[in-house]
Amino acid sequence: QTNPGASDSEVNAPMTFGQPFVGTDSGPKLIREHGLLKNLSSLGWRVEDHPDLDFATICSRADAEKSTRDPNAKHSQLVGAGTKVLADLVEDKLSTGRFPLILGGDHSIGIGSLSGILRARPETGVIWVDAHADLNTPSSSESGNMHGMPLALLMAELVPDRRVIPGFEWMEEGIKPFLSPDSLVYVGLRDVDKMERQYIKELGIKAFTMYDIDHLGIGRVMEMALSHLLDRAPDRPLHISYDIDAVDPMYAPATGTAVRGGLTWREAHFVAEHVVRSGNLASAEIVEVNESLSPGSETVELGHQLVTAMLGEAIL
Ligand code: EXY
Ligand code: MN
Ligand code: MN
Ligand code: MN
Repeated sequence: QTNPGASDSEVNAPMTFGQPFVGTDSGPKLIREHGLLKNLSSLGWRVEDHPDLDFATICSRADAEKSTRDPNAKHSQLVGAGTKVLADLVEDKLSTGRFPLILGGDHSIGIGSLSGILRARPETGVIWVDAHADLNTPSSSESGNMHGMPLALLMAELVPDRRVIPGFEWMEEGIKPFLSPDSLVYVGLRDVDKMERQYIKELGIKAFTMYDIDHLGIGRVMEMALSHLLDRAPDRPLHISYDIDAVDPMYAPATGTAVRGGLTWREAHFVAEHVVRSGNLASAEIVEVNESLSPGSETVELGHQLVTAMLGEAIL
């Protein structure tokens, strides 16, 4: 079980510049308003609630003009400025024994969360729950949206020098954050671009798609995913990055890149609950909740439930 006795440091990262829709910046507030802090305290967590990272100010200082110029990495200066601040905060929280719970915001925040996590604990294993691989480099991306790139920016095999992306020079300063391909497991893939497929094959990244989940069942898939990460390193810390679009749009329609044929409500919960049972979970994030795309849907409620499940709430 995750140790609720510890301090959970809730980091609110309302990033919207990694994708084209407005609204992902309301994610943290909406999930908090669902009673998150009360729920976490009743689970035994000592919650430190950070006000939203002020991406508006942080990013406005970035060179917005220059930023829009790069068609292959849209708003890279803005995303870079926000993720740098997020990386520093997450690294600090982990180094001082806290459990960072990061509320997005679009999935480009993963560049910041993972940079901070890997600088503090390079041995961390990552479970990426997502309909998408988020493994595009700026040159392979067809959209130029940076929420489709976080994992590529963390892999030396794909982007060895991040200074080629304006706004990301900071990733080459100090301890360079890189994720080795065998420390990553995908769960829920069903919309993967051509180049991403090639990278996954070439790098041998472990991936459980919706086909595997239908074929083997979510229980077996999660056992295999965790044993891939833990069998040779039973004590390593784990990070779960939960993109709400991994869930079927029937249950989570309020998200920018919805894809049919996703996780059921129960499968979505099982993923969170099973990772907690490992006892290795050291940080978690939830991203891409965008209420404005389907006002009044259950998406925020589900996001809130998945967060409390990742922080240890169980059925019994
Ligand atoms: N692969 C597509 C792209 O790179 O634009 C779609 C990415 C969607 C990313 C969302 C956060 O998961
Ligand atoms: Mn994603
Ligand atoms: Mn996605
Ligand atoms: Mn609720």
